[in-house]
Amino acid sequence: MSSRRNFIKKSGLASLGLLAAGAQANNMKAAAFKRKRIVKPLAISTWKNGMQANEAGWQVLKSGGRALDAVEQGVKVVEADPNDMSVGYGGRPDRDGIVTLDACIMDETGNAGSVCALENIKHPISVARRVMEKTPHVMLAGDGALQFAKEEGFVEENILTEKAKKQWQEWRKTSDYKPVINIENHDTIGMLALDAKGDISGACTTSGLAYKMHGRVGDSPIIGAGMYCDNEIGGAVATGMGELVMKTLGSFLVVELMNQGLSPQKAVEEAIARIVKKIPGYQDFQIGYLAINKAGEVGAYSLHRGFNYALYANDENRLIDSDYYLK
Ligand code: SD4
Repeated sequence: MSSRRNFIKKSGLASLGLLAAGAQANNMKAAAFKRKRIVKPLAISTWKNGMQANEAGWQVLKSGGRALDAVEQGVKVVEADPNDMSVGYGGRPDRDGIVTLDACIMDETGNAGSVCALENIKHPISVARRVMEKTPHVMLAGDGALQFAKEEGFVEENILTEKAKKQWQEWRKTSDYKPVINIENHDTIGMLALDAKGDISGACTTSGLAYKMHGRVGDSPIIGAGMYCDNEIGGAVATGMGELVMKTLGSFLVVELMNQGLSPQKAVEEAIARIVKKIPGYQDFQIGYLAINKAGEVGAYSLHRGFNYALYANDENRLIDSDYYLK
């Protein structure tokens, strides 16, 4: 046999060996999952407003409903709440006084839909779901997203509340353009659910940074940045300064780290470590990640103190403070 053929044969055998090792690792992972007591159904959402999102999602989950419906119904409650000034109706506008919304959703089959820079629609998450279910695309932006929403029967309405308008008018007196996200400046809702069947879905919806440049799109509507799910592994969502999450494709990173065998907690810690390592000036921003896996284990971690999340599991909804990096 020529040495070349020998080499091919040997490397073929070597890669077969690697494949077998990979398959064995996967089998071990599956067996480990089976040994664990799987906590399901389960819902987890970012920030304090996640409590009300979880309540709505739980209504779907407790009757055996689909995780996808749970996350859509859950985040819709926050989109409709004028007191949440980072999401949907009542969200803070951009620096020109226009409210622009970003949202994405992903189901247990890996299907995904999203909208960005959408104006005048109260429930961007439901438009994102229609993009996923009714178009061959993943993402629609701006005017095109609005046109599609109207074709789908969504009603255009003013979503800039008097309170948000007044605050913006105050801000305009100085127009200090500092896209710094502080602890109070947050409430974007990211939500993950594991249903009774064991399926995982996720949703994320926001009005983005207050007084952002018109046309600025953050991480929240970007599949893999603001949210990502893989039904064989788990799901992740992000909140905080979107630019840092986009530069590290945070949610995909968390899910992929779980795929490599990390627990949800270790995976979110590693994703924050990646930001610390790669992004100068990270100290000026807050980032928070949540993750779940198929066994119903959860992870939560942020850069700064102050990130909290709502976890609905074992028939109880709890608001929990996340652990954080900058101690
Ligand atoms: C964004 N990640 O547009 C969003 C903002 C956010 O809590 O999460 N705020 O960058």
